[in-house]
Amino acid sequence: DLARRLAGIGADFRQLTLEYEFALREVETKMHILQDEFLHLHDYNPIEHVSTRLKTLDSLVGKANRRGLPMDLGVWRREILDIAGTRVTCSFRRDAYRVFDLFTERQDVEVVSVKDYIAHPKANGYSSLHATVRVPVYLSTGVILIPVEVQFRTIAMDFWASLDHKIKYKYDGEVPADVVDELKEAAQAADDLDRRMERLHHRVHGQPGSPGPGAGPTLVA
Ligand code: 0O2
Repeated sequence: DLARRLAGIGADFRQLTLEYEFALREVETKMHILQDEFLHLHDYNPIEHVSTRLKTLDSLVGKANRRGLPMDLGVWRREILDIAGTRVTCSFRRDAYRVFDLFTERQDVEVVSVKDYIAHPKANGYSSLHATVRVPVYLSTGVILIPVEVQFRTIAMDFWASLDHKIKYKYDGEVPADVVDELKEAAQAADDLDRRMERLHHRVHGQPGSPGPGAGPTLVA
């Protein structure tokens, strides 16, 4: 039955993929403009790199099943807001917040929700600043708003998250307790490194230090 339902959504899924890909291109362009302007104005580049990804059909089906959603693209469009994802890796925590502010203040970016896992890391140690936004995509048939999840993080947070991801994949979600503990310690070490590097950078370049807890962006429910 699932195979039949999925075969039926083939053409619609190609349309969805195209629209979400356009949204990713829009977000990537906005980030690069922001980066180049920042470099021009402040002679400083706050972004290390920007990457994008679209969820595969497999992973969408998995997410829909986990959330008890029907195999219906219309429902997925409404309910699954991270089909398109952009990751912005910055040198320092402060840069992640700065780039977040500049990006979310844009007129053509509508903020849907924010999760600040930098100020409040997850129990496993995961740390990043997430913004779910909607961006306009201009098609020949009209303008549509497409949701994109944008993750802002430091190089150290990114390093940790990619190892965490590989470990979860290797153990198929059943990660041994000692590995979980070690990952938590590694997250603490990554956080310490971020703070030290930022202090050092501040000493050398006279940049203000990282924001303290609670000094992040205004949270949107
Ligand atoms: P991928 O590989 O990016 O496709 P949900 O999206 O429903 O699972 P929620 O609360 O809506 O959960 O989203 P949340 O917590 O903001 O996390 C969404 C994304 O953040 C994940 O997407 C990951 O990219 C990243 N993330 C969150 N927690 C962790 C974590 O513990 N470790 C790592 N490595 N990444 C994390 P996906 O779709 O799960 O993965």
